[in-house]
Amino acid sequence: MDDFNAYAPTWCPGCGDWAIGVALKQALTGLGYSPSSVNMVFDIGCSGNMNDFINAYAVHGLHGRSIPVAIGMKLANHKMPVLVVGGDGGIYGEGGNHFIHACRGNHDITVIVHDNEVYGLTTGQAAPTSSKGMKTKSTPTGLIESSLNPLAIAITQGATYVANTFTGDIKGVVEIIKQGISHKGFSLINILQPCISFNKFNTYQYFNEHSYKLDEKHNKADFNSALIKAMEMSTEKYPLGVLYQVEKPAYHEQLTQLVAGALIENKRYENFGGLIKEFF
Ligand SMILES: Cc1ncc(C[n+]2csc(CCOP(=O)(O)OP(=O)(O)O)c2C)c(N)n1
Ligand SMILES: [Mg+2]
Repeated sequence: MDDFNAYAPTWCPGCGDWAIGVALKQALTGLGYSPSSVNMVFDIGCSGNMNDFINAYAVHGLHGRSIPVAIGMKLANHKMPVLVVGGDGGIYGEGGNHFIHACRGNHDITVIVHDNEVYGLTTGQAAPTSSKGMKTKSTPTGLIESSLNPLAIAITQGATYVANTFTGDIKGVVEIIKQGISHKGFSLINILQPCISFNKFNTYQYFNEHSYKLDEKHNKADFNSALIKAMEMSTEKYPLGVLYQVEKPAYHEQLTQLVAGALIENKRYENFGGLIKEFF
């Protein structure tokens, strides 16, 4: 198999995951990548189940732990692009700490988040991006906490590419993913994605009515302008497009150990299999 197609997805008909799966394959193909020229780490959830639906060098992380696995992959072979695919629960909840610290390091990975505003696979509990007051299985009288703003966190903590997009616009998602992969440094791509089975609040209609596209007047290189746009997400007005993009050295570029080449090319690690055997 030399294309990205693998097993047929088992997602619910109408789920936004389908659009993200198609868009990701189109973006990778459009950039000229093959399944053996890109590394991916999938989180746990309906989003993470994409692991089985895409043919690529891919592994499942534990729930919330896909970002540190991806950082390790990048440091082992910084010559290959590394992508993370996960849900709002895994990336912003269980993995929230990893998310923040990956931004700080400007690690050169692309994090694609299916933001359906619930824990989808476990049938609809409240997630970090769920709206305050939302009634779910885990919050029957309404969510007490206010929703987390991943765009503002990423911008303020050091991410250098921060975009928000929506599965109602597949072409837009393809373009944003292509740009995110091509960007050097930490890229967050938050994708608004209806969960038609377990989130009856954030529907296609809801996202259409509450989102708008950033126009060319938006200066994505300006930190303050980007942050003002990002904060709109906390008022349930979703700007779509690239909010922030700046060029800064990525983490791996500042490691003197990697100047001579990728770690996997280092002769010292040729007998890595033997080393592993010593410990097992
Ligand atoms: C540490 C940990 N906590 C909880 C779970 C149970 N669990 C598996 S999938 C899931 C929900 C995933 O939600 P999200 O990350 O938003 O992905 P989605 O299914 O919505 O795409 C949960 C809570 C787990 N596997 N591991
Ligand atoms: Mg989710």
